[in-house]
This record gives sequence, structure tokens and C-alpha cells, in this order.
Amino acid sequence: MTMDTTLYFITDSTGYEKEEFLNRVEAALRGGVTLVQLREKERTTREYLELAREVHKLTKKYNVPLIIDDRLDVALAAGVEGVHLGQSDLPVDIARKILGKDWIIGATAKTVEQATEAYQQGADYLGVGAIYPTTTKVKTILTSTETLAQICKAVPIPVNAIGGLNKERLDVLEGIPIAGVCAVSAIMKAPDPEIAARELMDAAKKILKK
Ligand code: TZP
Ligand code: MG
Repeated sequence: MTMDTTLYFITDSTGYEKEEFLNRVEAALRGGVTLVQLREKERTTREYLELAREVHKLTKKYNVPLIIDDRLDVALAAGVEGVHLGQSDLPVDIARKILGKDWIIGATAKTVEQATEAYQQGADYLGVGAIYPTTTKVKTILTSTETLAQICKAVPIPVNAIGGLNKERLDVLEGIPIAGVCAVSAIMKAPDPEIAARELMDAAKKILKK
């Protein structure tokens, strides 16, 4: 399954019954998201695994890779396509040793140093942000668009912008050679995630000149 980070949808199941959550994820897939990350912070390992299996059924139907946030064990157990590692998770080089070359490994980077290290350790893509303040439950600091541009220059792997992004707020990214945008709430909390994904994709393609 090839990786395309153009429109990277990161889920948040907070506040949704499972069925509604899965319906929203599938709507986003219909709307054309190119990569999905299951991001669960409060679930037990068992719950995370079970949800991963259900979301994986959906992503496979649309031939979109599924990435698990933070937890390499859950990613392996569910047999998905990748894992996303933050600065306090397993180091990328260790994850790469465990997973081998065929898995997608993403990393969070907020500085050029972190970006270079993640690349050298074998990351396939980077998430950089938050570009704007975010209402999604996350402990994060803002990353300037200058730093984002420097990171894009420093590493040859795809770099995605993240944090408070929606279709009205992509202008600040124009001209920066990012590979794509990540969004949680702009899709997850939209009245219709399918329409939201489609509109965000159109807006992303414009600034990415794709
Ligand atoms: N990392 C940096 S910002 C963020 C993460 C996981 C959350 C982005 O959520 P939203 O709703 O797209 O602002
Ligand atoms: Mg994480």
C-alpha cells in the first residue's frame, strides 16, 4: 500500500459512540483522505487494539494505510501499516529495527534537530506543528512556519503540517514545500466529514499545487 500524505486524517473518538465514530471515519475515507491515523489516548491496550481492527477493516476497503499513534505493540498486533511516534515514544531507530523496512514510521518534529534525527533514524514522514493553536486534546507548542520551511529543507522525506488547520487556514503554508496537511477536528467534528474531507483536499491541492 503506497503512502500519500496529501490529506492525513487523524482521528479522535472522544465523545462519539463507536458506531458514530466508525461512520465518521468511513465518511472521511469516502471524502478522499489519503492516510488515516488512529489516535487514542485514554483507552486500554485491549480497547485500542479492538478499535484498530475495526478501523483497519474500513481503511483497507479504501486502500488507505492505517497508522497507529504512539503504540508500536498495538500496530503490530492489529497488523496495520504504520506507527506514529512522538518525542516521548519509542525512538524511531528502535521501532525501525523491530518493524523492518516495509512498515510506515512517522515522527513528530518541532525543530530542525528533531527532524534531522528522526530522518536519520529511519522515519518515512514527519508531522510538524502545531501551526495554529488547536482545540484537540494535545500537549503541544506552536511551531512557526519559518521552522516548518527549514525542516522541509533539512530532510528529504515528506513533511506534513499539523495543528488548527482547516480549509480557510492553509494560506500561510503556500510556498512551503510540505507534502500534505494533517487534520483532526476539521474533519472529525464537521457536520459531514465526507464533505469536509473533500473540501479540505481541494484547498490542500491548491496550496500544494498538486
Ligand atoms: N499534534 C500537533 S497539533 C495536533 C497534534 C496531534 C492536533 C491537531 O488537531 P486539529 O484538530 O487538527 O487542530
Ligand atoms: Mg503520539
